[in-house]
Amino acid sequence: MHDIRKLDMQAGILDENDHIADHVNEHMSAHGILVVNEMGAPGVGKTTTLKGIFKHLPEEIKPYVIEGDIESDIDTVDLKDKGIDAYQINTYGACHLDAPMIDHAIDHMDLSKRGILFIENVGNLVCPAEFSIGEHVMMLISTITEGSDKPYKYPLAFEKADIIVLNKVDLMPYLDFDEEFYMKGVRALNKDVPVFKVSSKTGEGYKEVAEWLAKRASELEIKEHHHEGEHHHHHG
Ligand SMILES: Nc1nc2c(ncn2[C@@H]2O[C@H](COP(=O)(O)OP(=O)(O)OP(=O)(O)O)[C@@H](O)[C@H]2O)c(=O)[nH]1
Ligand SMILES: [Mg+2]
Repeated sequence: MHDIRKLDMQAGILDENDHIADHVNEHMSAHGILVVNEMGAPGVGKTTTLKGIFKHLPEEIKPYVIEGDIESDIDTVDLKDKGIDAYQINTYGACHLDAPMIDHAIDHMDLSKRGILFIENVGNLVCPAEFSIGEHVMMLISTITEGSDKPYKYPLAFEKADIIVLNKVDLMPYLDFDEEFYMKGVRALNKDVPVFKVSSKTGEGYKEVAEWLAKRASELEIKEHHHEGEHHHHHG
């Protein structure tokens, strides 16, 4: 009895989250802004990867950032210093962002230009994969320093990813990362997901990731024009 009640409540919370996530997604689509949910364990290079991508985004695509952290605004200050429009969310304990937090945050952002909203989720390879936050694209940052067995141990994140960025490949000579074993694990969960190798030390790979995202953002534009006149979203 106790277990059934607990399950019902959890299903209810997820329903409510998904409902708000749909609202966020429609609202951002109407603004011509692609929403990217960036997830990955602490220190895999989520913020570094964003900075690498920003160097290669076409001018007509404005980058917006929401930073999710348990505490601190270190990443947000870093990005703002570099001229990026960034907004900080602190969860004070929660291991992931949820849709109501994003719904609240976008009320505080000037979203007047088309672009891409990158939401750096709380550093965690488990919880963020379970909660939709209104994203069009789930971008998983994975790194060779984590070891090649991660797809086998943390399958949900790899299964849900629309794009995987394999980071820190400059460290390949110093580690025993088994790329074949890693890719076999990824493919068993996610047959077609693109995997891009990047490095902040050599700068390789970011251009290709930026191009892939820019293409998705431009497809959003086409979709919006197609449905022109159907958007009457009132936010807030
Ligand atoms: N060698 C190497 N180091 C990297 C690379 N990318 C990131 N790092 C380093 O990894 C550390 C963590 O990078 P961050 O970008 O802060 O990682 P994060 O995932 O945003 O971390 P949290 O926000 O704390 O979860 C930093 O010291 C980076 O300099 C890379 O491609 N190669
Ligand atoms: Mg970070």
